[in-house]
Amino acid sequence: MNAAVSPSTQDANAPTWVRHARLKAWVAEIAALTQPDRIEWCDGSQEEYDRLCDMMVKAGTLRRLNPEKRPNSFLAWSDPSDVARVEDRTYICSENKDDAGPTNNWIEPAEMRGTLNGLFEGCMRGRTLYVIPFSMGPLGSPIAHIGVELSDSPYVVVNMRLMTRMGRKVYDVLGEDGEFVPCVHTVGKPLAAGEADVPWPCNDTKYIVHFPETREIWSYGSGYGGNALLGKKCFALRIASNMGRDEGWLAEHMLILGVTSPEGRKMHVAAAFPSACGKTNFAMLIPPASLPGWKISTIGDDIAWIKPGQDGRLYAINPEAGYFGVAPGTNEKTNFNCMASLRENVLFTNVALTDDGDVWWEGMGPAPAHLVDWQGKDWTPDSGRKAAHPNARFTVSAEQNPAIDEAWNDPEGVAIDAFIFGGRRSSTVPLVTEARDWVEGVYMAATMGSETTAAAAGAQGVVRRDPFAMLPFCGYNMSDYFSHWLKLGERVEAAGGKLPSIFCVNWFQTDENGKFVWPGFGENMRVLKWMLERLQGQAQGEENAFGVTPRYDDLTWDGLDFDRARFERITHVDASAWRSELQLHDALFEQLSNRLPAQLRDVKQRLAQRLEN
Ligand code: SAT
Ligand code: MN
Repeated sequence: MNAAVSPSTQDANAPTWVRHARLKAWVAEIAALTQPDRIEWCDGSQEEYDRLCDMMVKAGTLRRLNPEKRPNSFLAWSDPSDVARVEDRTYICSENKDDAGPTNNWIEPAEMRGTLNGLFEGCMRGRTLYVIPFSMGPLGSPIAHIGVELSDSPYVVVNMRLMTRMGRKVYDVLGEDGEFVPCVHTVGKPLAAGEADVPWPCNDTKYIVHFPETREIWSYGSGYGGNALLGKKCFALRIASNMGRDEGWLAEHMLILGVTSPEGRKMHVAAAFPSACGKTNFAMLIPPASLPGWKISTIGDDIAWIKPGQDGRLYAINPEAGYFGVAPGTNEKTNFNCMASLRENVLFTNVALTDDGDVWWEGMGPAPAHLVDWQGKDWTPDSGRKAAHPNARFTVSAEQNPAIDEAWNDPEGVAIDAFIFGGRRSSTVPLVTEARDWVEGVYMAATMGSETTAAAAGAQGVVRRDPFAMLPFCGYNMSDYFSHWLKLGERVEAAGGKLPSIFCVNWFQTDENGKFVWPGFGENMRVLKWMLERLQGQAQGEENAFGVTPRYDDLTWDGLDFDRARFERITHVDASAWRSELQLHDALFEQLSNRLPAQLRDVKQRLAQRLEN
């Protein structure tokens, strides 16, 4: 079960273009454990993708959508028990429990290896083991890293081809002895001789396991999303955050976008939001017509890898090559670019099927009179159920985004000018605040939170802290993660480099009727414009206890009817609300007290004093 393998094992019938002996021996070792019927070395070709999709159509895993409506696209319906990431089954198995920290599930590595050995023994019987080589980031980029996923799911293979740079060219970068992160995945449903398969095999027992010291990922029992596409949250966030801590860089749950002014000045922004805060919409924002000449382009929609460059700036790449986005709620008004990305070559999972062989989900537009829902049942608008699962997804190549940034594939990455942290708060947190310095910015990000929506379990209006939007994705102790951010800042400043500015935003303040005060969506461009002008020393703002906030006249209001009173309402800092807020920060710091950096407590102290003055 160790990443290190004996060189005497055979080569698992690898093709001649795989020259990496350690990799071949590892595949042979996992095959000996999991006992698949056959091994298929994926080359990432279109032929392979088409063949696997055809095979899954025959098996009932995929439906081919109407080629006239949605060319070259497919729909999968998962098992109803396998519809999302399973955070309570996700483990960080570091040698020392404190290195995983209080926000991660932990089991002693030796014990977990024993459990996994039992579960994985013979788990691929009757199935094919696919060897999936992938690069997170442009091939050969100094910021990129390589992984190899072994999976018994052809659905995983085709998704990984859209979500990563996958295939034969990865072996050219790996050569004979390159580094890779080993990722082992099984749906956990071996087939007895002659046993018929089901359309979506999976297992009620699930384990999503990370060994940070040996940089390994083991995933058992689920075929869905981040549980199974191991390049995404498992590698690009949980394992990569460990690599970043050790090597002096950042693996973040952030979108990356370019903002270009009418004069052609460009800045790059990386932004972190918890789920249900419109992250995909922000990544693909279309500026209002009343701000002519401004342009937004997408570099990434979910994850950023950020490394200090020679010139003392921070350079970011999107390690992914595709979008695995939530479909419900997406439409041509809320996100035109996203809908335009989905016209062809898409894999949909758990959306509804229309009678003419296309897809539909809640929030896409008027409901058709009849559908087949995500569980394969007849559906009509009065059937009282959702037609698409709320976590239904599309998988699509980033190349199909009409607003893709010309540098999205640049191996050097883009220089980040600003970080944005946002949550969903009905009160208290202003529309936008610029941190006075790096440490205060880290404090803002560490204490960010989101209110539970009516849809989520629990009472409405309860604030859940989600530091840096990384709570489920930080692969080590969250307090150490704060320290890592602080140290990185110190190091860049000591070397005379230029740190990005840090902003905190909240689009979601509501009025006494519970309606959003700020129009959001494309109008968020006005806030981005202020940020860009701040970076260039052109825009003004007003200092409050928390940081620097624009006054009404600091924003551009052409084409938007938004009065001073409403602006005041969503930007003023209410001292009594902030006193209670700081008490909630105390609760978070209490939970993380073990290794919490003293600087964050100091910032809190200063904020409290400022409020009293
Ligand atoms: O399923 S994913 O982890 O890819 C997406 C998500 O749940 O955030
Ligand atoms: Mn995400």
